[in-house]
Amino acid sequence: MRVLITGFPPFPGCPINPTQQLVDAIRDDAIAVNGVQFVSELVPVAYRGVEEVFDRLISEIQPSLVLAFGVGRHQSTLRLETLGVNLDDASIQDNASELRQNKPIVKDGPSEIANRLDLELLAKELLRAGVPTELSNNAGRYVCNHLLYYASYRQSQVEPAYDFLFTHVPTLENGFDLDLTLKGIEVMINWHE
Ligand code: PCA
Repeated sequence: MRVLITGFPPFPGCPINPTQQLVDAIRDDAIAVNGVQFVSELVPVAYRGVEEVFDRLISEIQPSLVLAFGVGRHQSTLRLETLGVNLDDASIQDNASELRQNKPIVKDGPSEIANRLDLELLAKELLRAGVPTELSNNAGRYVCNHLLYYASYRQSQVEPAYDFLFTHVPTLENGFDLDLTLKGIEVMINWHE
């Protein structure tokens, strides 16, 4: 099975993005799971660009599972995001200098899209494996929520279908080691299979 892992580069106010390091580590074969081919890619912190790159990756790679990661400051656990909201609304610009306030992501799209996976069960598995984890129903209104909503929206349109999960990870300063996120990915994949 092919698994696409995505992370983001730094953005205004966040000079080091641990999800970029995550992407690099997986490219360097930091994890291996039998029968799984990992493809690890950065996606831009840009409302428009992230859609283009996501669509291209899905059609080129045709993954059966996409695990998307972004940094969430002010948190100390992995946060499995259960809900994408059809709204861009942030006080900072994206990396393409675009400021979006009160703007829908998909015109006439549903106001919210819930994740299709049983994330309560997955959270229990992660906790059992010693990976601090919470569920979250608020991924913000910046580019992470944009990717979460857009990828969830595209799920019903793209063939072959993919499963999708968005996870916010803490900053490294918050004492959350990269190895914990890597362990989390192994748990996610074994659970999904
Ligand atoms: N975190 C931001 C965007 C990129 C990232 O890693 C967010 O939470 O929206």
